[in-house]
Amino acid sequence: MVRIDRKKIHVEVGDRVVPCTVRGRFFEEQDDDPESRPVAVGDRVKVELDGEQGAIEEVLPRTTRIARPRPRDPNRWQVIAANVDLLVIVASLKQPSTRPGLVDRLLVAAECEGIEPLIVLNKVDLVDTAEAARFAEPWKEIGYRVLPTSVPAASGLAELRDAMRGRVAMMLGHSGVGKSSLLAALDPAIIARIGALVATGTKTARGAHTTTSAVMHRLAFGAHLVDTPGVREFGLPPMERHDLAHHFREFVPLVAKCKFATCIHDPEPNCAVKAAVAAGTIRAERFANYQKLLAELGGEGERMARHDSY
Ligand SMILES: Nc1nc2c(ncn2[C@@H]2O[C@H](COP(=O)(O)OP(=O)(O)OP(=O)(O)O)[C@@H](O)[C@H]2O)c(=O)[nH]1
Ligand SMILES: [Mg+2]
Ligand SMILES: [Zn+2]
Repeated sequence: MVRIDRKKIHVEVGDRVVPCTVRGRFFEEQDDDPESRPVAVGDRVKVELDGEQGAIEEVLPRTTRIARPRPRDPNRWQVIAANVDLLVIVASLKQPSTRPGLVDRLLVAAECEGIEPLIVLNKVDLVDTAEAARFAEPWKEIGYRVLPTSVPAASGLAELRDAMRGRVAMMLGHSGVGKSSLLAALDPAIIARIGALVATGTKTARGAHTTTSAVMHRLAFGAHLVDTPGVREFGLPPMERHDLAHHFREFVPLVAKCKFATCIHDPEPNCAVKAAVAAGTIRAERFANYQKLLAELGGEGERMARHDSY
C-alpha cells in the first residue's frame, strides 16, 4: 500500500498504482479518518483486481512497524509505515536545527524494531565541515553511519542511493530538513511522474510545500522510499523501562556487568553503565538522553510512553 486518502487506498500492483476499496471483517473498524484505518503505508496486501480498480482482501503480516501515539488519542498507537527496513533519520544543523535528542529517540525506535538506521545530515552547504563533523561524531564513534548531504550541491546523493537500493526506506525528521527535496533529488523523474512535492504536500504561509501524509514512492534506481510529514513529537514505542538500555547500542556490552540484574542504570549503585559515563567511554549527552527517555517510560509496569515535544 503506497498511499491513503479519504476515499481510497492506493496499492502498487506491478507497474501501476491501483485505487482500492477494502473488504471483509478486518476492516469493520474503519472510519472516515484515513489515519486510523487498519492498513498502513508499506503494508503488503492481497488485492482482487477489477479493471482499473481493486479490492483489498487481506493484509499480510508486518515484518516491522513504525508507530506513534495518535495525535487525538495518545493512548492508542497508529502505524505510520509497515515493513520498512531502513530508517533514514534526516537532520539539519540550520533552517531548522535538529536536536541530538530527536536523533537518539528515532534511533531507539529503529533499534526496537530491528530496522537499520541511517542518519542523514542534510543542508551541509549551510554549515562548515568542522561543524558537521562535530554533530556527527557521537553517533559515528558508536558505529552508526552519518551521511552528509546537500540537495543544491547534489552531494551525498549517490551514497544515499547506494544505501537505499533494494530496500524499503522511510524518512523521518523535523519539518523543513529537506526530506521531500532529497526524495526529488534522488529520483528527478518522480516529479514528472506524480508531481510529488505538490501531490503530497500543501503550501504553507511561507510558500513552502509541507508533506501532509506518509506516501511511498518507487524510485527508478531500485528502492522504495516513504516520505513522511515532519515530526514535531515522536513518542517512544511501548516497552519496559528495563529494555530501554538495550536500544542504546554502546550500553549493551555493559548492562550484564551491573551489580543488579534489574538495573535500569539510573538510581542504582555499582552500575557499569554509569561507571562508563564517569570514565568518559559513554558520552554524557547520550546518557542524558537515555535518562530523559527513561523518565518518559514512567513507573514500573507502566508500559505506555508519554511523548515529548521536539
Ligand atoms: N540550503 C539547502 N536547502 C535545502 C536543502 N534541502 C532542502 N532545502 C530547502 O529546505 C526547504 C524545506 O525542504 P522540504 O524538502 O520541503 O522539507 P521536508 O523535510 O520535506 O519538510 P516537511 O514536508 O514539512 O516535513 C525547501 O525550501 C528546500 O528547498 C539543502 O540541502 N540545502
Ligand atoms: Mg516534505
Ligand atoms: Zn546499570
